[in-house]
This record gives sequence, structure tokens and C-alpha cells, in this order.
Amino acid sequence: GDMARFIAAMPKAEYHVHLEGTLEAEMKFALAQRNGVKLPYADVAAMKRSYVYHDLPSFLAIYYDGMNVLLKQQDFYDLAYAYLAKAHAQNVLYAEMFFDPQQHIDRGIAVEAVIEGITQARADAQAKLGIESQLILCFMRDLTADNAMKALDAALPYKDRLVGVGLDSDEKDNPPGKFAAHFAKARAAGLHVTTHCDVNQKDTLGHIREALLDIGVERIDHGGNILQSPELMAIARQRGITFTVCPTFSGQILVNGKPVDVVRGMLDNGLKVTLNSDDPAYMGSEYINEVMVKAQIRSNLTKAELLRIERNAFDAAWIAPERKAAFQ
Ligand code: ES4
Ligand code: ZN
Repeated sequence: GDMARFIAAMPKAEYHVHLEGTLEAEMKFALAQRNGVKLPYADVAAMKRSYVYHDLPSFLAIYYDGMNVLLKQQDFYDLAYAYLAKAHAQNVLYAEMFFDPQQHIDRGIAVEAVIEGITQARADAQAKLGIESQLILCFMRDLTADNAMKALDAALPYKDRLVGVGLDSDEKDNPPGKFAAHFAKARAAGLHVTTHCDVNQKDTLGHIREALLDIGVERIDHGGNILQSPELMAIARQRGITFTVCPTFSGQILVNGKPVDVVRGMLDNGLKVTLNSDDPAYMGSEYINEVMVKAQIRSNLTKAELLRIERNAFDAAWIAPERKAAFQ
């Protein structure tokens, strides 16, 4: 309809997309064949039928299992280029993309191969398609602090290819403060800082508080439970924190057992909300346009609100102000 056309035509920016979460079943099959990896599924349809999860840990198990076909630098190139081509086709002008180096290092892959493959894809996508992008290294919060520090130290020689660090994976009993030293080291190396605060987790508000007050993050990925705390919302407004909401996964919080719409709540409370696709290959292959069309309906967004959301997004870009002007 009219809204879908409006959304498709809008210039967009995306900040919450895990590259490994863009690994479509078709590419997973092709890479498995190329790399001689055996998959326990007869075909793409059977693989997609296995993508059934009911919470963050059961989602993550499927997501990490899928990465086993990613072995060579070329695989990471193909993965990143495919995402950037799709994003470009949906009028995304700029993307900052997460990746999980620890999961690859722990499988015996050199972090250099991961970063170089993605970096070359970024350069080619910019040259051939005109889409600009940057890369955010995520610490896996459910692994040890030592494991994350080893990954950071291995990646820091390539810090020119990174724009920031983030924090993802299983949130339970893994507060941002567990990685305070990592964030400090990354910041000292000139990198920006964000963290996931997934919705409806154990101690979600405590994690948001720690991210804001102890770590000093610039963004919060998801973060919808902040709507339960006027005090934390005031801090987020005062600091201009951007929230990268993924409506498919984190579009609703539960308050006293009742669902509350996160996008509507953030807009109405003056928080800088953006809309993002998260792990599209595992979330019905819905990329930014499909995500925004559904969010428009569910959160009853006006065209002015959609434009405000994309203004928030371009404002949040971790690029030099003079280059940012090209998007405005
Ligand atoms: C993730 Cl949605 C989400 N939350 C935490 N960790 C993740 N890794 C990939 N997607
Ligand atoms: Zn995420």
C-alpha cells in the first residue's frame, strides 16, 4: 500500500544487524557444500523449519550452530556482501553491522580472515553499489571475560577496520560490568561503545543502569524495558542515547504481565528510537523494509514519525560530521 511504498522509498540507516544473523539458509547450504561441511537437513525448507525458538538462549543455539559453515575469508566476504546488497536494494544508505569474533576464533578461524573478508565486502559494496557501512565487534557476554579480552587483543591490530564494540549473546547473569575493562580498552583505542540490553530478561533494568552509568555507552541495543524507569529515561534523554530496537524480537515488553509497545513508548517518551532487522535470516527473512512495514502497523506510526525515526538513525551514525552531511 501507500505506507509500504513510502517506507521502501525512504533513505534508511541500520544499526542493529548481526552479520552472522543474515546467513540465509540458501547461502548456508551453498557454503556447506563449498567447505565440505555436512548439514543435518535434507534441503533449505527443512533447515528453515528448524528455526524454532521461544527465548533468547534457544534462539542463540540455532544462530551459533548456523555459523559452522563459515570457515574461510571468502565465506565472510560472501556473507557481508549479500547483506549489503540486500540492504542497498531496500534503500539503506548506511549500516553499522555487528559480528561475533569469539565464536569464530573458538572454531579455529583467524580473526584476520573474518575482519578482512568483511572489510573487502564493505569496500566493494561501497564502490559498486554506493552503500556505506562500518563494523562493530561484539563481546559474547556468556563466555568468560578472559575469552573476550583475547578476542579484543587479537582484533585491535585491525582497529582501523572497526568503528566500535558491543555486547551480545545470553544476557542472564552477564551484566555489562563484567566487561568494564574491555570497554575501557576499546574506548582508549578510539572505538565507540554500545551494549545489548535484551527485553524481558532477568535484571534488565539493572543492566540498562550499568550500561548507562558505569560503562557510559552511546547506544543501547533493544533496551525497551527502560520504559519502566522514568529515572533511567531521563538519563537517556539527557545523554542523547540512541535505542536500536528490533521490533521482531524486542518490540514488546511485559509490564505486570501486560504487553507494552516499545516503539510507541519510546516515541511518546522522547527517546531516540531506531528500527532494525537484528537477525533477518532467522526471523522470517524480514529485512528493514518488511520490519518497518510491520512496525508501522503495530505501533501505529505516522509518516512524520517514520521520518523522525530515520532522522534519529542518521544522527546516530558513528562517522565524521562532514561525511554525515552526505546523508542529510
Ligand atoms: C542477538 Cl537479538 C540478540 N541478542 C543477543 N545476542 C544476539 N546475537 C545475535 N542476535
Ligand atoms: Zn542483537
